[in-house]
Amino acid sequence: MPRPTVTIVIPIHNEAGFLVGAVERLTAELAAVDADCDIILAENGSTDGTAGLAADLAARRGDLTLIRLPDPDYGAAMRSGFRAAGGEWAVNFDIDYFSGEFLQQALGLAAGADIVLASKRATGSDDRRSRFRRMGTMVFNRILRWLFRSSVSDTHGMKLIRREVITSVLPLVTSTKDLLDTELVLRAERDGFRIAELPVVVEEQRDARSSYLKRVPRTLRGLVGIRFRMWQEDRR
Ligand SMILES: Nc1nc2c(ncn2[C@@H]2O[C@H](COP(=O)(O)OP(=O)(O)O)[C@@H](O)[C@H]2O)c(=O)[nH]1
Ligand SMILES: [Mg+2]
Repeated sequence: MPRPTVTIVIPIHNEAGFLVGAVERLTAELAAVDADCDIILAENGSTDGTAGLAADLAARRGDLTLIRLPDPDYGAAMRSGFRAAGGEWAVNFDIDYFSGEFLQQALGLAAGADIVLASKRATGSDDRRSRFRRMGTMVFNRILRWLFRSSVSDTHGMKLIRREVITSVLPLVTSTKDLLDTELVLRAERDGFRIAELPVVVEEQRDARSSYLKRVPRTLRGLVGIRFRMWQEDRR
């Protein structure tokens, strides 16, 4: 059997102190995965040396590409990375949260799934983040279940996505920032793509940098917006 091809998409922003070591650790983990992998670093808006370091990596390595956009936006970076991904599968990782083991296990489910989510909330998961963050993930998921009748347990984090899902669903996704991947999963679920989940151990490799509280109003507004757009589409 030919090995599957997988493009790893990693949004990066102000990661100068962390990037090179993390890419080395990722490369070592990928060596143990039974797939042909390439890496896309999607950078935008960094004000430290991240872009220069990422450009050096891309110049040295044939399997690593850098995409640069002007303004800081996690979702916009992810979107451009997914669009550029050439593999049969794309997987989204953070530079401080990735797992070759997850990728290997997810590929093992690939015959019966179009998306495999690393769920921080599935039975068997071990979420070692702060209680506050765990609560945030739980409340967010409750809202998705209520507002979208979604049956997935976690939309945000590592996920393996079949290229056909990206081609078919991503053009309709209008969310940016940290809601892009959630909207992609909700739309894929609505459109009948098969979604599987794998439990994971979540241990952040450094302290969280973004303010959770600041995200809340933006996230709620964003979810209501997605709900209305999807309702309108369903009524057509
Ligand atoms: N391209 C891009 N990447 C971002 C942005 N904000 C965060 N990231 C990346 O997204 C990933 C998760 O960021 P992190 O700060 O660890 O988020 P947290 O764990 O949710 O607090 C890392 O790879 C970051 O470099 C952004 O504005 N643009
Ligand atoms: Mg993080």
